[in-house]
Amino acid sequence: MAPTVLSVRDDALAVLERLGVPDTVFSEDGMPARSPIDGGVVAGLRETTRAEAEAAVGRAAEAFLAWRRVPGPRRGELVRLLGEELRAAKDDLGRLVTLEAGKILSEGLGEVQEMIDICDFAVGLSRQLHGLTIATERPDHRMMEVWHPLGICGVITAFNFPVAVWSWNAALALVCGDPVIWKPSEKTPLTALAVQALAGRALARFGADAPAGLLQVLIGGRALGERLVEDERVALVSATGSTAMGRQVAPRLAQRFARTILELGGNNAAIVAPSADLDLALRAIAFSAMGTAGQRCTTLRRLFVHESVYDVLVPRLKAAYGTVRIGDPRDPATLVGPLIDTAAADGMARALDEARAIGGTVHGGERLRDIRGEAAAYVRPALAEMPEQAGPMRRETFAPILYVTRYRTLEEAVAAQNAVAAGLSSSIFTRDLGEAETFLSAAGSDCGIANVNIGPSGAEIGGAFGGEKETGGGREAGSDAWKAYMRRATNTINYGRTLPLAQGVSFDL
Ligand code: UN1
Repeated sequence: MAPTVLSVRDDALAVLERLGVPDTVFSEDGMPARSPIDGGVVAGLRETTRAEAEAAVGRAAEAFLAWRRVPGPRRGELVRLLGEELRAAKDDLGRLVTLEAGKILSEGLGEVQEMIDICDFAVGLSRQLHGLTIATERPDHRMMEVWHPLGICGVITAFNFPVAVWSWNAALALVCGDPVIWKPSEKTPLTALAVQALAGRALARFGADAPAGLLQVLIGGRALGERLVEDERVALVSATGSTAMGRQVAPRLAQRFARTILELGGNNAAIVAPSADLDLALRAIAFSAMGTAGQRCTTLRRLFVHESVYDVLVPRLKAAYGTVRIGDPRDPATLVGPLIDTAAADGMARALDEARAIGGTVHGGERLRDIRGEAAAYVRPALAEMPEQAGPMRRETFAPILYVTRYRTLEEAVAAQNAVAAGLSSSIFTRDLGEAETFLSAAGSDCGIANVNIGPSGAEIGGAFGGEKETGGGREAGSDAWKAYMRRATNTINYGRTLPLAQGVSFDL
């Protein structure tokens, strides 16, 4: 494979132009947008001012009044057009994800595919925003529930899935009748601006019944996210990020009784049982633990291996960690790109020092400065054999570290997997039906996602995505996650001539 010749900056600027991002977003001395590929600045961006953010909420409030009256299937048409724009721009947007977030091209494209998938899902959903008809105890009455649009939806996203997480929220919010204001991570504003340009094309094709202010983006730092959290007019805040961030925003949203969808930290585990297909497990573990350079919420971070297979599996894993191809994520041969920034590499080094200090044996984990110099954070993924689950193994470090321990009984392994604060994703590798079902049962994994013979990462959009405990409890994407974007009204209609009261209460005047 020939080395990639285009400079990162030129590559990114060319893609932005092809995607139709207008020059007006740039400002030489504005907020720097960087690429983790070389750590360099791609462009300065104009930040959204306080007054502009205020005006954006005002426009969204206006938009809501109009959009909520557009029929659901017609709202679905806008999302269908958005899906078409995403299909047409998949290669460029996928490349921009690679350039700005550092994930390999195949994963950049996969992220855009995830956006397309949720658009398709939402289009179908736009004709299925069903409520129930419920048996009533009163004669000549009918009881039913209807789902109505909720209001402005604020979406705060993280750098690691810079566009897909917006689309999970936006596609559903739009069909549910809600305007969306997006505050992307300050580490990935370019992909957000590109998506905004594509959404603009879909809106233009859709026509006049899409109000201005339906889809907006705020570019800048944390204060803009806080603005959405504090604003009474923002009915729902969907926030993806660290548990520390969730702890800050959740009480403030609760204070004003706003709806929340929180997707916070994960510390995902897998159990490798004696009967596991080890070839399959090896591939699944490698992808889940090293893919996206360990920077998915669903990344595999803890591995519990049965003592009977430990000495077969772990040496093979060590070999995979030693040889995995690390480098420029635009090179199709690369499997592990850079970390988002040098602070992430420092955090990884600290966690590994802690692991060693409590008796862990660390394979790999070193910083690879020769790939692109000091400003870029390439690392070799680390496999840390731990005497027990302790220290850094108990928390999420957003980097490719896989902590491994041995176990004897399934009960012990499940207890260990559940003994951390986060509860996002989990899996078991086994050919034993009893073990698989036990893991999936009420007494098994306590996570929002529990898998058998696949890793904990890489979920499809059709299922509800999210987790329990410190992961925040939110659910996004498939299943009935749409209900969070709507309000439910229960209607009781009396078509008779008398007034029977519920519970047999009499109140005769
Ligand atoms: C995230 O890491 O924020 O299940 C989302 C997965 C992806 C989404 C991850 N579909 O790994």
